[in-house]
Amino acid sequence: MLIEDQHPHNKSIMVAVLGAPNVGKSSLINCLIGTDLSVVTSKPQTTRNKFHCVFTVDRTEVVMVDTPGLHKSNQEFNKRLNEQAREGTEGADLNLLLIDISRDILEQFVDFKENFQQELGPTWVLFTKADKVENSEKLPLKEVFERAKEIFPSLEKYFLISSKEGINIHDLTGALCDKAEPGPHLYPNGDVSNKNQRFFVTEYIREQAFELLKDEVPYEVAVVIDEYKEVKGKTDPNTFESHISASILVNRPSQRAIVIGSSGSMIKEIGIRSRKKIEVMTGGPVHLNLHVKVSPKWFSNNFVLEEIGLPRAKDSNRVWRKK
Ligand SMILES: Nc1nc2c(ncn2[C@@H]2O[C@H](COP(=O)(O)OP(=O)(O)OP(=O)(O)O)[C@@H](O)[C@H]2O)c(=O)[nH]1
Ligand SMILES: [Mg+2]
Repeated sequence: MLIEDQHPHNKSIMVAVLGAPNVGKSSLINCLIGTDLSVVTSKPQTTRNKFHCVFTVDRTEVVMVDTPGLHKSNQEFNKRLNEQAREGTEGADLNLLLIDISRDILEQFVDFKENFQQELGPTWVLFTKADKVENSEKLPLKEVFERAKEIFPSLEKYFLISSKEGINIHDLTGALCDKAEPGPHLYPNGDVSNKNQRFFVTEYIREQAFELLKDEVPYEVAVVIDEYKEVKGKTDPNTFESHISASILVNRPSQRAIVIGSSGSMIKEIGIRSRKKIEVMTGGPVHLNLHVKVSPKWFSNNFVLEEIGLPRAKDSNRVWRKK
């Protein structure tokens, strides 16, 4: 749609969602947009790429930018995750800095300052997981917020929220819409993300691997698409089926055995669970074929990192290349 064809009362805002791993960034986005678009697991470092998730309220478009949790690390892979988070703020009109109130609150501000390493634009603080702490409304959040403003002078206001229980989500949505400026929509044709279905297929497979696998294995797993075809339905040519082959990359042969599981039970379960979610997204039947491949040290291999959407960071190490 051409900009001049857009409604003259359109408003838009781009909001970067930032914070440490596991504070509830993706959960908040899903709660705001009303679907489980972004992957959520109980383990930290679930989100690996920055991407847009869009919702509209009347004539106002809100583009939320999900980002990986910022954390300290000298590993090449983690440096690239952090860079995704920093880049997620580029072009944003507002940042939401999420702080989990069930953890040390001030420490999260101090750590964020250390890991963000650049100027922070206009920002609202969201104190998350209000449902997890008894009498959370009685916490001295105003005092904490004033102290946090000494660290980040660009903090404007704060909310106490729970994505799980929907606490203050309505107020937050209203405030975001009020903050939006008149202007054209970035996604006037109703797209809900700047990432395509292939991306979300890899995310939904990795989400199940993350939830089902233990110890270091989830962190040493990546998913790449080998083949993605949409074919006309056999019985009704007006419908279509998705035929997808994907590889789950692991670092070591022993991890391959774990991901396959005894008599293939683990890979089967990952496949069944992720297929259900992919079918909801595509709206048609999905044939999902999963393989497990050993790709030693894929997390420091530039080609694999590029393929999974993690280009070099400003502070990237010299990277290992497969000969
Ligand atoms: N009790 C409670 N749990 C929550 C809430 N929001 C998120 N969680 C849980 O916190 C965990 C992490 O949630 P995510 O949304 O994946 O967190 P994230 O900040 O996106 O994490 P990364 O992508 O790893 O940086 C999950 O187990 C969520 O179910 C909340 O409001 N209340
Ligand atoms: Mg996340």
